[in-house]
Amino acid sequence: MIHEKYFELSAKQEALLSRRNVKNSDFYNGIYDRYQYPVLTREHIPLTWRYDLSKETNPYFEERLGINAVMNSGAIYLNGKYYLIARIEGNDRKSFFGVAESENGIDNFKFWDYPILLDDTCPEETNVYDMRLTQHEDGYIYGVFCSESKDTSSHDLSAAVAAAGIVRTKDLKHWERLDNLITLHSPQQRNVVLHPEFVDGRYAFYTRPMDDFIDTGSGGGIGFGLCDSIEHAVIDEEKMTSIRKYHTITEVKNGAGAVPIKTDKGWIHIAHGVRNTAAGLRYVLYAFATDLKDPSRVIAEPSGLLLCPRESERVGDVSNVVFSNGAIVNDKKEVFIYYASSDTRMHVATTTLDQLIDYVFHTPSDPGRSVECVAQRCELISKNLELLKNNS
Ligand code: M1P
Repeated sequence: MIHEKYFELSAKQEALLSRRNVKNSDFYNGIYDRYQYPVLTREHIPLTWRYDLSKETNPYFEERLGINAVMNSGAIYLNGKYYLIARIEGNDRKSFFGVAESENGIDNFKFWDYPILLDDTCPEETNVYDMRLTQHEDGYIYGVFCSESKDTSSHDLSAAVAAAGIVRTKDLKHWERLDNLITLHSPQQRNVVLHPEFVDGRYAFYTRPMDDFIDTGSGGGIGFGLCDSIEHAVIDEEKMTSIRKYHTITEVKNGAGAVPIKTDKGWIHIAHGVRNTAAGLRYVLYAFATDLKDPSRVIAEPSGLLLCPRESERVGDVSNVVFSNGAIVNDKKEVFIYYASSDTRMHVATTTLDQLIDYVFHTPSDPGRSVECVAQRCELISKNLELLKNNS
């Protein structure tokens, strides 16, 4: 017999899942719109994933397998629908992936009946998270994610090794696990993204070389490498694309985010930058563009951050963080930037391709020093004052 509490919680969840999302009218920057409600939270996870519904075996209707957070989601637009491959973190701290589907990309995301059960090909792998979905020109959809294992060579209980796991699918239902990416000159990798097109006839990855699980160490930023085989992907040489810089939003680390978006002017990247503060690390989103023919070459670098945590987004399991690993461009050239706040829940910001191109190619770049930044601002002010004077 099904516990009566199930029907009460189910009705409450249905109200949440069918709630319309609305643009946040308090926010304006001309670049994108923010929304009032998150698109995914732990409350969106089906009750069947968390509770034993039977009154006989669960008389108090206790949550048996709780969910702690829903965050960093890969995104893809297929046959007119919007799909997020969410990172779902259980109360047991293990993350896994689940597919949530929406008709419009801003609300009513519903998880499919089951999470994704990956092939168990890596016995040492303890955790998986942050999948980037690439619709590749070879015909497959690839998922590249962080595959984390305990570092058995260290006496530190927390020591871990991060590598890039690779899966592929054609329908988001059947997933084939391939070998983890090997980067011959970087001991660890996180935030790896597969480029959607072949480059010089080879598969191309954006990497994030790291010396250690947390610290990037000597890793200078977002790398780029080519490999011949996707089934056994090995990158010999990594060159840098967007590099970390002193006293910028990427000073401590940065990493690729969404799969780059192809435009007439170049590939647009939405990545994350990290800097240190007295209150700990602060993660923000930033954007840059790379050359259409050589997607490792940065051709535009707007100054500073594109999106940062605001209001309630600032607080969560890891506060003061926004993180994106998925964006969608639909048939109408509308852009949906999916981002998680504070490693806790998922949001969307919307814009158009034209607005994003304008932002990336017409926002001035960071001159690097306060005095030059003020001069840059004064130039804008004097142009505006002149315009206002002529208008009066
Ligand atoms: O906690 C913030 C983020 O930290 C990591 O990102 P990075 O490797 O750039 O430090 C990731 O674990 C990410 O999942 C997390 O959101």
